[in-house]
Amino acid sequence: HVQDFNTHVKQNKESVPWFPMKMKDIDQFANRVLSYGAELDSDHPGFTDPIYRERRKQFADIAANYHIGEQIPRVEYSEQEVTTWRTIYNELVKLYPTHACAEFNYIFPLLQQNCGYSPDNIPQLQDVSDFLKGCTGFTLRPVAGLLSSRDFLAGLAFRVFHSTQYIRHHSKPMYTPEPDICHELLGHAPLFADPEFAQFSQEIGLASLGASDNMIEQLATLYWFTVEYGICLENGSKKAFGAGLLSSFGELQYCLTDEPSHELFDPSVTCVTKYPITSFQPKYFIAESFADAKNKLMTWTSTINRPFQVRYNPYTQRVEMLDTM
Ligand code: HBI
Ligand code: FE
Repeated sequence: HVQDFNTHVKQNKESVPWFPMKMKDIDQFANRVLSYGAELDSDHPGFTDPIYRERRKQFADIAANYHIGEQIPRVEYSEQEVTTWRTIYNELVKLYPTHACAEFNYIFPLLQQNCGYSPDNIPQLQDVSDFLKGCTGFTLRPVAGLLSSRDFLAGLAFRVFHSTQYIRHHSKPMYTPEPDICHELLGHAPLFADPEFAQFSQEIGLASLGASDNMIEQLATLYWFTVEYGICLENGSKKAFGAGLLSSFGELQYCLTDEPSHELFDPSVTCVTKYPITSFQPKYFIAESFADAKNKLMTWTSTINRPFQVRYNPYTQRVEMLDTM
């Protein structure tokens, strides 16, 4: 039977961490960012640039004032911002045909045709969100910076992807210490249009709801080695599907060489593997397909010890609890 979360907690007297039960609940945490533009770290390329800091504040304000369901405000990007985008875009599109997975290469031209992807234009989040919604139900929500793993993964349970809207500092177009719109729209957005990939992502999100801190860390690690740095096999050759690879000219080439090690994706091993966050990955995990990765993930998550199961009801946009105590 399905019951209300609060009732559940009272009945079981357990300390299950709060989690969103309905789409609107996401507005309660989407602004709990760990870091954002107005408070750039001293090693950030934009730290000493007052114009960049002011610009970041404009994006932070858009995210802060946004509510789920509203249109995402359109942004007019400056010529300098478009130049940064163009530099990255032109380098990456040269590599996609040989280095990106088939699903990505199928979707990318659709984004060019429908969402304004081009060297001379930074696409609008609302246009990309509308496109994804029509493909898999995924939508984008603007966010000012990094969310905690718990909050970020909870969004995925609702097929909501938190996306930054600002672009990295123009002084270092091939480097960013944090997600930016190039990473989101070139790396992440395309595959959320793929049904299997969308479901894989949502399953990580659903497994995270009400999970322990330790489990959140394991799920964030699985997310890292798949959604961010995943590689898959196509007719025996390795292709990239992780967003951190598809948005990095350097690592996209490196990841398919023999320099790093490659291991088959196995959730129980992958989820406890350590990884560096500021250098190229020394190790990648290979998925046989999105469907296979999803099946392995679901087999693994079914062993998670939670006093309830959750499922997402897309008609009501609510998470339903199935008590298994
Ligand atoms: N927050 N805004 C934002 N974007 C991300 O891509 C992101 C995040 N928080 C955590 C995170 N990614 C992952 O590294 C995992 O911890 C889930
Ligand atoms: Fe990312």
